[in-house]
Amino acid sequence: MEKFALDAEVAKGERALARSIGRDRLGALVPLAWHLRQRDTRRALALADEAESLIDALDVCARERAGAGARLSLVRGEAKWLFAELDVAEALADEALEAFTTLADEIGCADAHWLRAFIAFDRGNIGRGDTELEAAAAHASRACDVPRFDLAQAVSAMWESRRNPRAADTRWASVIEAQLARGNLAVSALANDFLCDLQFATSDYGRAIALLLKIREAALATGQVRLAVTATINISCASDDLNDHDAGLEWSQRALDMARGTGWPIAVGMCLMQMGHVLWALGRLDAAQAALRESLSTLAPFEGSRTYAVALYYLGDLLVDRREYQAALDAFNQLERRSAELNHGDLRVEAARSRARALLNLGRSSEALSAASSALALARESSNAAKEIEALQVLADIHAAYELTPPAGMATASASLHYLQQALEVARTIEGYTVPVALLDGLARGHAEAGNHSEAYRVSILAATAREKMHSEEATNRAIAMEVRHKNERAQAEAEQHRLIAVAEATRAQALQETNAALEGLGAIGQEITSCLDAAAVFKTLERHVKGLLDATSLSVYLAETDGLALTREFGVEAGQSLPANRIELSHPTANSARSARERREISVELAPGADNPNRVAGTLEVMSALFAPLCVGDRLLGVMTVQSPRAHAYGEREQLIFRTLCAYGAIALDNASAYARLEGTLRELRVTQTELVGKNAELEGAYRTVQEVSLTDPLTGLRNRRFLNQHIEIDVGLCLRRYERRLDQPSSPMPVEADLVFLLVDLDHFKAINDRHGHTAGDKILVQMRQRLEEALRDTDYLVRWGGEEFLVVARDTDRTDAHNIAERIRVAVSARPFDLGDGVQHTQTCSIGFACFPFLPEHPRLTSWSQTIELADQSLYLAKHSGRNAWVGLFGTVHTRREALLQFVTKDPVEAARLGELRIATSSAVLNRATDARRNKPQAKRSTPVARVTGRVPICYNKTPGG
Ligand code: GH3
Ligand code: MG
Ligand code: MG
Repeated sequence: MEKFALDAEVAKGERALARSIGRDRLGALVPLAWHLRQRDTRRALALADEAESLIDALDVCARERAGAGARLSLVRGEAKWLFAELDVAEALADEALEAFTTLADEIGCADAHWLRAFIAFDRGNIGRGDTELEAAAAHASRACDVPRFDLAQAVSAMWESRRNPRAADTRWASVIEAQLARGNLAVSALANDFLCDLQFATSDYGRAIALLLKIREAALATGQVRLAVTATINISCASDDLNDHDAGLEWSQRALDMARGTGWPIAVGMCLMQMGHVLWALGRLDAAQAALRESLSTLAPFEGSRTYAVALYYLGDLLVDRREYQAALDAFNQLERRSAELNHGDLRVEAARSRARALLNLGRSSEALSAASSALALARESSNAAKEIEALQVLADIHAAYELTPPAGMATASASLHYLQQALEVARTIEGYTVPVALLDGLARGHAEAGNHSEAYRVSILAATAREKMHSEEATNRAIAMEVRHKNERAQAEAEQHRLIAVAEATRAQALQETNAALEGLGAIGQEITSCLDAAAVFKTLERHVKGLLDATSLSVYLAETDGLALTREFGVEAGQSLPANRIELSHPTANSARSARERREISVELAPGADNPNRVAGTLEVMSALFAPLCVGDRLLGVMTVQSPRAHAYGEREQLIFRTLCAYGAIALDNASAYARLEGTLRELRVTQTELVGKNAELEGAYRTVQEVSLTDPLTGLRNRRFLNQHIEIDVGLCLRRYERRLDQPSSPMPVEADLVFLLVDLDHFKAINDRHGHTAGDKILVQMRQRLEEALRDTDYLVRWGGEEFLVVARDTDRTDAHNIAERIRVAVSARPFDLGDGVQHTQTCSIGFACFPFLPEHPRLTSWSQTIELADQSLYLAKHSGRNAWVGLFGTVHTRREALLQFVTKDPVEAARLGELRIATSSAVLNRATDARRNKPQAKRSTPVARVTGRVPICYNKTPGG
């Protein structure tokens, strides 16, 4: 934290405070309270109170709490010092110092010591003040804080220069020069104060004033208000010393105004003192005395201070002038005590000499003599020749007035002459010193009284010359004063100009900063606006942000019509109310919105109060400021946006920038929204088309399934057809083969169960005769009813196929071959057990013959026969069933003797013979066939080596294998 911040930084702190809350606010409050401690002490205290309550309310860590607390103690301590409550001030400074020491906060310690130093100075405890300043410098040095170090040293230098200007100059001149070279404004104020003291010591008031003006400016700019007040007082003093009492009065008035603004008693007291002194010089004794008395009572809490001592001196001098010698002596007595405590050499000499003069006038000669002697001794002690001369003059006056013991070693005619002679000798040692006329007059008088007329004459000539010189010096001083005044006025004018420029710059900088902050915010706003997906959301978002950023009572967004010939208000609000629809031709001669759209540029409108506004829509508020901007994306015009305010000059550069940015975002967002709306439309259409397509697809699929179904179904009976079988049977065959082949890998394992496919061919017996007798339709009716008979006998999972004409193929799946004959018998019974209905009440008993074979035909060789060959074997069986007398079933099975190579050529050609040879087993419901096979079995067996030659011809039965084909 800086010791003294520039005004601009304080303004920044004020802005930071204005926009912060919570922990951030605490972070802003503490430094601001610190930097306002002299600028506006009361506000600094209020901020300190707020900071304190925030520390209590927030969960602040102990270290932070201690640091902030100590800093606030310093703020309060300095305020107490300024308000002259020195004990409380000191207690607070001590408290802060302790806390900063615990925290090892060097800067804090330096500041606490600094405050303790100033309290000590005001108490008149110079030694203590010096020690505290040294401590402050040491802490600043450890913290590597150059400005704080320089400040402490500059103050040390200044106090030393008051005690002993020459010694101070020797010790500090180069230090101060280096400080000034570093260019820190706060430091330069104090460094120049040191230089200024030296100018006062050498009576170079012109140069002193020039320095004081600088000090005053620098002190004001860095918040060292108390220093600014003293500099102003000192300008008054220097003007006074230049005999420009009017300027002196003017500056003292200025200082007093400033001091009264602060409310600090010591500042007010100093100003009153200076004012009293100037008034006295102007001969207004009553007013002067009143001012000095008021000054002393205001300064009562600081009676140990140099200021109080000086006020006493002025008052005493004034009282001597008024011949109120006793009162004057009282003042000088006090002055003597105070100056002894202060140990200010110059004041001590003045006190002694003034007391001597008062005592002289009161007729207390011996006391007067001793006071004058001590004045002389003190002047000699501090090598102050001018004061020495003054002391000698008083001694001369005392001796002239009373008959007293002459001084030791007196060589002159009188004691008075003795002292005046000494004074003249001292005067000769001062280079460029004008011997006071009073001294020369006194000498001339002394010589004359002693009868030394020629010497008296010579000295009176010198006195006349000195008088002339004095007058010319006065004239010179007046000239200097005039020049200073002139310079001063010019400097003030310049300073005022600089101040105005600085204010303008600060305002500009602040505006720029605010604009930057606004622009940063605009980035986020842009993202928000452009993420809106529909125009209504864009309008709402724009409205919200326009409200937040601009003084806009009304906001309207016009969109260009598709043909681009007119604008329509799509959104409008005024003072929270929706504005009605409005349509403006793009060619409209006066409408600003139309012009902004046509010319694709921003328009800023400022109307004079009461001016006629041709564009004002009836029922809307009177507008003083308005902005219009086109909403463009690339060179495409989307519309126009406008904000309007009933306030004059509502839209400056910053507002235009914000509006322009909002328009740019708005245009993009509206374009996005319309693209999104189009996309949504297209998507909607697509979705409808898609639903329709899905429907059509379902229809097609249904149709396809129907076609499929139809193509796989026999139209008359609704049973499956050959195509169906061809499509499905391979899968069943594959599954069956896998089951058998799995077993082949482990020959010891048992045969799979319910793993066979039984192919059964069912043929209606003597069906031709039905047709012939009852007609084809009756035949059809039997065929149709056959479906139900078959379904009764079979499982749902079995395939029922109309194989051709009056012939059906049944495939019993996942069946065990041992069960095949049962299936056949169930079919046979299902057909023959009850009559078929031929219509017209005609009933007909119908039988059927069934031949079957199982797949795989030889389980040991599952791939030996194909499924179609198995059907051939079933066909062979059917042939045997017919041949055996019909209404019967026959099944052919392989045996362990079935020769694979002979299977189809021989076994199937004469199954009965093959059965006889043991190469085939015939299962049948037919007693006839059973007998026939038995008969064959009794015949002598053929040699197995020549089986083919023994095949008998097939029994000639007309056997329609492929009906319709
Ligand atoms: P078998 O006992 O030897 O089988 O004598 P069958 O008369 O049934 O045999 P055949 O092969 O001599 O005659 C079959 C008859 O079936 C001939 C044909 O008129 C008849 N038929 C074939 N398809 C249909 C059909 O779709 N509807 C009708 N009503 N009759 C058919
Ligand atoms: Mg038949
Ligand atoms: Mg047939």
